[in-house]
Amino acid sequence: MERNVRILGAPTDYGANRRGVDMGPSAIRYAGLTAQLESAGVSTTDAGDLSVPHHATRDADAGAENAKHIQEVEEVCTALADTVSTALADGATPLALGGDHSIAIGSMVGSARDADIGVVWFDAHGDFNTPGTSPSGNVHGMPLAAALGIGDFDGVEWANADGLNEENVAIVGLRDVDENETAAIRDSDVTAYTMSDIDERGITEVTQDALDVATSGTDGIHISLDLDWLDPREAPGVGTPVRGGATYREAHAAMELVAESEAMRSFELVEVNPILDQHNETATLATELAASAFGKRIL
Ligand code: 4U7
Ligand code: MN
Ligand code: MN
Ligand code: MN
Repeated sequence: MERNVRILGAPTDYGANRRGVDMGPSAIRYAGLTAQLESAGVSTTDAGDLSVPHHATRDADAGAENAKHIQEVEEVCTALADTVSTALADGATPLALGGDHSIAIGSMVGSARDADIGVVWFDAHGDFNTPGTSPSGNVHGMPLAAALGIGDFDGVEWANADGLNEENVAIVGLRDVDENETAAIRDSDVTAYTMSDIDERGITEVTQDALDVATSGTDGIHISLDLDWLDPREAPGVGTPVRGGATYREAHAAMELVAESEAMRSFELVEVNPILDQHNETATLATELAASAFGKRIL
């Protein structure tokens, strides 16, 4: 059965502390996303961008200090959730382009609306803060806690992903986790693999374990790829770079295993910031990794 990928741009930076990540969808398209996906043997439809309220029309300090621009994040995520679930109902595979990582709330809510899903979260960060624990107030550091209904997010309907359970969430590549997040991740039933786990066991074994966690008893999986998962030498165009990340080959190997699992239900590429990039190389890398995740092979 041929896979049809529906590209959904979410040009927002309301969840992040610096501008520029809202240009991610343009940069990723310009880097040749459609051609890359077609080289992976999938057909594509580009649904364009969601409409995101312009900064000029919004109060610069809107939202509480501990959850900045939460109203705008809710608006964008609610629209994205509907678009993702419509794509799935039409038989397409939604590919959301961020935008900052707050959009993952919308992707997961939409993907888990009519199904039980698992999630593999490739990221340097835990994204497990809540308004009560966040040191920054930036919602892009909170999407996993939000979707799982942890802490302040308990019962917050627009943010909680119905068909997602902690037991089916795996985070891969951690190397920058806040103290409160460490405690919250340990208290949860989420499975977390640090860069040290990758050092010790290798990327294929760790990714395979993460995929097993996400696929166990679920209807399909959401893959969330924060480009800061990669080492900043490969992916300089991100808002919160952290040294010691995945290499180019490790990232492709992980995405190839995602394709082999044949379990992908929805996908997202987030945190590409073309203003901080060099010659659009981070966006280009994002398109190549997407191709691997959708099954591109050399032979
Ligand atoms: B990203 C941070 F404090 N933990 O909450 C926070 F270090 O989506 C960073 O993974 C969050 O890029 C990074 O602000 C969010 C910080
Ligand atoms: Mn992230
Ligand atoms: Mn990150
Ligand atoms: Mn970031």
